[in-house]
Amino acid sequence: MENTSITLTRYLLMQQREHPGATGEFSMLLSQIAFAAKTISRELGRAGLVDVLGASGEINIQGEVQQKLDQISNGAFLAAFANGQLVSEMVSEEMEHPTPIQGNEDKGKYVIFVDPLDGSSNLDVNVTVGSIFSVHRRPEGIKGTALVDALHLRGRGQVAAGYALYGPSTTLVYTTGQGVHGFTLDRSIGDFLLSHEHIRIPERGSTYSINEGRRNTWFPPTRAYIDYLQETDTQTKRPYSGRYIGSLVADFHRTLLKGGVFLYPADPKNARGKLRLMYEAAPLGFVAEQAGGRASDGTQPIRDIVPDSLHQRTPLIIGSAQDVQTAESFYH
Ligand code: AHM
Ligand code: MG
Repeated sequence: MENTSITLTRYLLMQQREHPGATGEFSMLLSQIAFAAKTISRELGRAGLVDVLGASGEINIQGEVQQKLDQISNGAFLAAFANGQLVSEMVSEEMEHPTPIQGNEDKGKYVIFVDPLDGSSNLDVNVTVGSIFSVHRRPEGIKGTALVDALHLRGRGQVAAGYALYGPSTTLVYTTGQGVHGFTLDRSIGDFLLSHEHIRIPERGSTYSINEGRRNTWFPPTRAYIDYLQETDTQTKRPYSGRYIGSLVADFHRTLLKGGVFLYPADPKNARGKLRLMYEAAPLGFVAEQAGGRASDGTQPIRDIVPDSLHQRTPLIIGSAQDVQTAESFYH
C-alpha cells in the first residue's frame, strides 16, 4: 500500500489493532490534536491577509509579548479538547495556571502540556513556526498546580508527545512510545497523510544549531564545544555547518531528519536556559529518544528531570545520539 493513501486516523486504527486491549483513546486524542493543528494552519495561512499579525497588547506568564496568533492558537487547542471526554486540563505557555477543559472536568484521564505557537517572534516575517504537545495521565482527584508537585511528572511519564510544524507544508510528528511517525497535511482533502513512518535520526550529523549571537555570554563548556565543532577534522566531518532558524520546532525537525545537534544552553542571564521543560524540552526529548537520538540538559537526560514548576526552564542539548554525547562530555 502506498503510504500516501494512509490517513492519520487510519494509521492510528491500524496501530490500535496491533495492540490488543488498546481502548482507542490515543487515536481520539491525537485526532483532537490534529484538529487543533489544522485550525492553526488555516489561521497562519491567511495571516498576512487578515488582521491577526502583530502583538496582542498582552504579556504572557513568561513575561513575553503575546502575539495575536499565540492567543488564537491557544484557543484552538482548548476548543479541540472541549467536550471530548479525554483531556481534563491543559497547561500552556500562554496561561499562568492549568485550565480545566470545558465539559471534561471530571472525566478526562489525561492532562496536556502545550506550547501552542512556538517561535512566534518569527511570525511577522513569514518563517516556519510550530505547536508542541506532551500528554500525561492524570491520577484521579489531582488537579491544578498540585499536579506537578504531587506526581513528579517527569518526562519519562509522558504517554504521547509530538509537534506540528507550519512551514511550506504542515507536518504532524508524534510518538506514543512506538517509534516516531510523521504526517503531512493534504489541504485539498483536509487530512494528514502518512509521509514519514518510523523516523530514525542519523547517529551523527554535520550541523549545529545555536544562537551564536549570545557567544559572549556563554559559559566556558558551551564555548569550548562550539569551538570544537568549528575545527577542521575530516574523520569527524568537522567543521560542522551552522543552521539556526530561531523556531525550536523547525530547528528540531531539521535536526531529526538530517542529524546534528541543537543547543539552547544556560548562560548568566538565563541561569536555567530559556526553553520550557514541560512543553518544549520534554516532549521533543521523548520524540528524539524514540527516533534513536538523545536529549540532555548537559548533565542528565531531559526526561529524567524532576520538575518543580509547570513553567520551569531548562538548558537543552538535543539531536543525534553521538553529537549530544560529545556535547555532554564538555559539560561534565
Ligand atoms: P517562544 O515559545 O516564545 O516562541 O520562544 C521559544 C523560542 C524557540 O522557538 C527558539 O528556539 C528560541 O525561542 C529562540 O530564542 P532566541 O531568540 O533567544 O535564540
Ligand atoms: Mg516555545
